[in-house]
Amino acid sequence: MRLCITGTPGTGKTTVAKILSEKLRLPIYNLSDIVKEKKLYKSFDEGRDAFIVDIEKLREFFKDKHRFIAEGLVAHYIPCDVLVVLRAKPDVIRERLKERNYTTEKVEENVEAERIAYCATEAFENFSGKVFIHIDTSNRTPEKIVNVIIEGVKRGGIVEEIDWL
Ligand code: DAT
Repeated sequence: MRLCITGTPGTGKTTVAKILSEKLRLPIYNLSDIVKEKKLYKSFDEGRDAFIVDIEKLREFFKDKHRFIAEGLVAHYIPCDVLVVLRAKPDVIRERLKERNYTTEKVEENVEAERIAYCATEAFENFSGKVFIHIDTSNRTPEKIVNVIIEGVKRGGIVEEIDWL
C-alpha cells in the first residue's frame, strides 16, 4: 500500500504516521528529511527558510516504491492508493505551532493557510487514488485518528470525519 499523509504544519502528520507505520508495518518517509537528504529541491527560499521542492524529482524518488507511508506538506503530489488529509481548527494550529520555535509570521501564515483549506484543496484536486480520508484532528487523539484511517482503508472511497467545516 502507498499511503500519503498531507496537511498544514501542526495538523499531526508526523505523530499519526509513526503510530500507523507500526500498526501497518510500513516504512515511513518524512518528506522534509527526504527532500534534504536526496536533494529533491529546486532551490532554497531564504525569506521563508524553506526548500522549494522539485515535484518531478519527488515523484521520481517514489516511482519504484510500492509499500510506504509518506508524510509531509507535499505528500499529495506523490502517486498513492490512500491519501490522508489531516486538518485542525485554525486556533488549534496556532496553539500547536506556538509550541515550536516558529516566528509569529510563520505561525500566522500557516493558520491562514488552514483557514482557507489551501493544502486540502490542492490534495483533493490532485488525487487520483482509491481512498481519500479527510479528518479533523482538533478533538481526536492520534490513536483515534489512526483507527479512522485503518477503517477508511478497509471501507474505501471518500471518508470524512470533519466537525467544523
Ligand atoms: P505535523 O507533522 O503535521 O507538523 P506533528 O505531528 O509534529 O504535526 O504535531 C504537531 C503538534 O501537535 C505536536 O506537538 C503534537 C501535537 N499533536 C499531534 N497530533 C495531535 C492530536 N491528535 N491531538 C493533540 N495534539 C496533537
